[in-house]
Amino acid sequence: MSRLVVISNRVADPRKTAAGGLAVALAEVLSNTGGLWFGWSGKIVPEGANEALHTQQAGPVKLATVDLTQADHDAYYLGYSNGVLWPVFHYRLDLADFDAGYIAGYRRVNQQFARKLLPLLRPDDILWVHDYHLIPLAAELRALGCKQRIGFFLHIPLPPPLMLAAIPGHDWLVRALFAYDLVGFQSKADLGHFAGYVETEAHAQPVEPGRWRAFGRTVQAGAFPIGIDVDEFQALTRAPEGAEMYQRMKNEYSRRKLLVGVDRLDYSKGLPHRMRAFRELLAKNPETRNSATLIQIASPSREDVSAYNDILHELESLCGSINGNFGELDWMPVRYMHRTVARARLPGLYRASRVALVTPLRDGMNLVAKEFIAAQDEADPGVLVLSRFAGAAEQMREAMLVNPYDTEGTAAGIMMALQMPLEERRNRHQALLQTLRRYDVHWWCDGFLQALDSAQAEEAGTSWL
Ligand code: ADQ
Repeated sequence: MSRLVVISNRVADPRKTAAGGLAVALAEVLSNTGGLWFGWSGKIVPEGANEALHTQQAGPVKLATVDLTQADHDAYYLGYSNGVLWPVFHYRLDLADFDAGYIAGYRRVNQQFARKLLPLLRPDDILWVHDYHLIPLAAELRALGCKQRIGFFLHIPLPPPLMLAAIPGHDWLVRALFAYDLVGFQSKADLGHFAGYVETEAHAQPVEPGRWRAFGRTVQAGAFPIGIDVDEFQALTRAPEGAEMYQRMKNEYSRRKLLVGVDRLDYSKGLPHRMRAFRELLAKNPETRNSATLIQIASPSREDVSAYNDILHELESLCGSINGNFGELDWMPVRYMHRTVARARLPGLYRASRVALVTPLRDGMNLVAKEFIAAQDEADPGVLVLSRFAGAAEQMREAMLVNPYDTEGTAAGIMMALQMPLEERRNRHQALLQTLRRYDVHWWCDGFLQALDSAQAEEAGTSWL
């Protein structure tokens, strides 16, 4: 079996990640093949001190990390990755900061990654690159002579062709994707946007279904919706911390229905829209007052990018005004927490909740939606209110699908979820759980790697950059 090499912006020590979907799944595959995991150490070092390669053996997995300088971090991570690609790929052109210096830093860090990774590679390695931080990595590796099979998976959405075309240098970015043997997206919609872009902007020819030819090279692309480890998450629900959290929530909210939202505090997650829908629910349905409580956990994220501060203030002000307007001496409609909750406690919280609000304006997949379903009591399950703009909506058709931009419609969806009879809740949950089990994280990993293994080898002699 070929050795697997995973490359991602951040590297997780599989021994320390007690639980955590993607890291666990990748660690498992890496362990099977005795693999290598390469990425940024998370450390920022002074200029000139960033040449070191840190290696560490973590069980059967070798971890190799590199440091970044402040200038590289600012341009590559904060600038191009999170100030350009993240907003545009989430359809927020208005939030993109097209500073010309960012792309140079992005390219520089990808070049450094390629230069430092290359000597660690063996001839029959299979490389799997993750996410938008590292789109040009294969092109940089190829330019240095790397011939190994390389796959790329985009965890976030790919926007429609004309939106992608708004990024200065978009053609360079898409051309870089053609250095991979396989490009994976979360949804059929994202794959459709890729096909639309390469056929209209790059005049690529579809050679056969799922394969396109452009820039003197063919690339295979497909939809590989990421899943969760259902058994692992359910075990976490039954484990002491999960069970204790469940009991505490059940006791505390014995007279009230609990709604839950768990997100990183990110403008793509639609948190203000969600709060406005919840306010509308309370305003239009007086019976929900004093009987429904929304727990919203929003973990701090990318606080040194300015758009994230704006969303924090907007959310705080909305939560405050809802509590101020509707709260009673013995009841607050919203319990908002700006912090991360330990992963072991989440399943208990999900299980104690009647409704989950997963209403992003745009999301590659959204694993919270899947975790909520996995954690439910099959005899008395809660209802998932899910944005039709989350990648998860393509698979999770039995959720209560809503349009988060439609405040009244979303409020009506939440009301239906709160009032849904037991039999319908069970039927919907059963169907959702079945899909979750079938397309779990192992299906995703195996499916991608099998497709990469059989992706047709490419002709030599292409110029990459
Ligand atoms: P994220 O945008 O981070 O991931 P999501 O998939 O919802 O979004 O969450 C990832 C993980 O973080 C989940 O396991 C969740 O439980 C955990 N998490 C989120 N908020 C938390 C909080 N407040 N406290 C504790 N834990 C929290 C990106 C893409 C997604 C895609 C994933 C995986 O944006 O669309 O589903 O990658 O591909």
